[in-house]
Order: sequence, then C-alpha cells, then structure tokens
Amino acid sequence: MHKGISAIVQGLLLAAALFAAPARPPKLAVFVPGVVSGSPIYEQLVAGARRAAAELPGASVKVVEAGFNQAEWLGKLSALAATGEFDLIVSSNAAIPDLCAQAAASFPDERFFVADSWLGGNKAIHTVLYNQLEQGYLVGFMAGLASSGRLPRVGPSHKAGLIVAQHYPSFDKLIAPGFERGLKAADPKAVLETRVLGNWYDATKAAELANGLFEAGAAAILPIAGGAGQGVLSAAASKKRYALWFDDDSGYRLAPGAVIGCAVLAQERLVYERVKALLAEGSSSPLYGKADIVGFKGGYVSFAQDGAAYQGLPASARAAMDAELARLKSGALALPIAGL
Ligand code: RBF
Repeated sequence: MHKGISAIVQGLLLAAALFAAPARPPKLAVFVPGVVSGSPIYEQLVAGARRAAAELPGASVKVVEAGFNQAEWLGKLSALAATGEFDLIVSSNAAIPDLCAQAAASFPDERFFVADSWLGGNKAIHTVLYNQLEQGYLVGFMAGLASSGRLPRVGPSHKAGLIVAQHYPSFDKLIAPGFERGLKAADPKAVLETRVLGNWYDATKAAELANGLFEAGAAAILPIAGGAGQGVLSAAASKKRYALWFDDDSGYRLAPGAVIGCAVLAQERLVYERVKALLAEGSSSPLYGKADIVGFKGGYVSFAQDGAAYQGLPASARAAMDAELARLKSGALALPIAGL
C-alpha cells in the first residue's frame, strides 16, 4: 500500500516535471569544411540552417569555419560534439560522414546531418546526396554546344575541360562522368581534359591551369574548385572563351558573357527542410541512419536559364538545351544513381 502510494506520487511528480519543463530552444552548429565566402554550396548551407533556426523560437546557430587544412577537421568536429551543447551538427561534403561516424563513436548522443554526401546505417547521422550525374550532364551539354562550334566565341575544337580542386567520390563517380556524358551528347567527337589544382582556394593557379587548357583548344571549362573557380572565370573572360558554373547561378554575374550555363543545387532549401524535420522529430528521428538521394525531379538539381549570357546565345543553342531539359523532365533521358 505504502509502496503503491509512493509510486503514484513519484509518477505524478514526474508528469508534473515533464509538463512544466520548458522546451529548451534548439541549438544548431554548422560545421563548414572550408570557408563560406566564395563557395556557393557553403553559403547555401549556412543560409538554410539560419532559415530553419529563424522559424524556431529561441533557436541559435553557431557557424564554425574549419578551414582548408583537412587534417584538422576531425579534431574540430569532435571538439564541437564534445561540448554536448548542440542538438544537431550540420555539414556538407563527401568527406564529412566518416568524420561524423568517428565523432559519434566518442559522443553517442550527438546527431549529424550532412548534405551532399552518402552514408546509411549510422543512427547518429542523416545524409542526402544530390544526383550530380544530372548536374554535371546539364553543363557538360552546354560545353558540347561550345566545343562543336555552335556558339559565337569559338569554332569547332572538340575539346572541353574540367578543373577540380582534388579527387573525391562525388566528383569521380558523378560530376565528371555526368559532364562527359553531356559533353558527348552535344558533341560526340569531344575530348575532355581534367586538371587537378590541389586546393580549394588558389584562384591564380586555377587561372594558369585554365589558360593552359584554353591554349590547347578547350572551348569551355567547368571549375569544381570552391573560391579558386573565380580564376577559371577570369581566364575564360580574358581568352574570350567559355566557362560553366556549379551550385548556384552567380557565375552569370561573376563573368558576364563568359559563363554560359549554371547547374544549380537547391542546397539552401534542402538544408532548411531537413534541419526543420530533424529538430522537430528529435534525436530519435527515423531520418537518422538514412541516406537519401535528391535530384532534378524534385527541383534539387536544375539549370538556370535566366542569365544574360545564356539569353544572348543563338536561339538554336538555347533550343537544343531546352530539348535536353525536356527529355530529362519527361524521363526520355534518365540518369539514375544508386549512391556513391
Ligand atoms: N566545394 C566548394 O565549393 N568549396 C570547398 O571549399 C569545398 N571543399 C571540399 C572539400 C572536400 C574534402 C570535398 C570532398 C569536397 C569539397 N567541396 C568544396 C566540393 C563540394 O562538396 C561539391 O562537390 C561541389 O561544390 C560541387 O557541387
């Protein structure tokens, strides 16, 4: 009897405590593997996290720029998890889920969302991969219009280039193969040359590599090099050739006339949506452990057609691109991926 009463009293006290406990406002950390400025994919990462937080009363966002020394990333990520302060650590790129898995082994209560990456089966981590086979294809096709001589600045050269900061899974398995497929769809004779820069910030060296490729005949080049990509845009402008741009449509404004295509990721929207869902569902959200893929179909990968340079291209070239986009939309052109 005595025992029974005390159990009831304890139960009531617990219920009262749970009921009265104010929900602590969520705390978010954004781990930027690099620096934000100059990398549209990271600018969108931060903007998406901030938009989600702005809609949750009292929520805060701490942004940590981990810099370009990748050897320091695990230590910096673990230090963030070790504070135990953050409901969720948000990040982006193919190298990050492995580091999260290591940090989660030491700090099992921490939760992670990593965009632009692929890892399933870890209950502390949710990842979403973009279909970058589609993204690469879209600007590769524009490069092929240039290399086949259908655009004003250059005759048929049947050459195009990629300048990448470093090799990594989503570049090697999706972006580069997608670009090459698009290139050859528009210009079956085209040859693709790839140059590796060695870092994500040296715009001067990127311009030198681009100049070399342009001198060897490349009609158009796509940089995948973060802030260093600006060097490729200035080389294209000064050589009167073409460049493509990735992740947002800022290329059209950064090098007017030279950038003829921007393949856009809706990273801001994705991060906003997933962060909101994860914070609402809490640490046992069924999204943790899941690896999703998003792409052209949901509007997460697209081709920006509103740039002045794109609008100024010959109508026949724009019609060819329109037809390609229509094929992708209808499913006549399918570029499925199964992960990384
Ligand atoms: N993309 C950037 O725009 N800026 C960067 O600093 C950057 N650093 C990266 C570092 C690593 C280790 C990896 C794997 C990717 C990096 N990316 C960076 C590429 C990014 O994840 C994405 O592939 C490209 O932005 C193309 O969508």
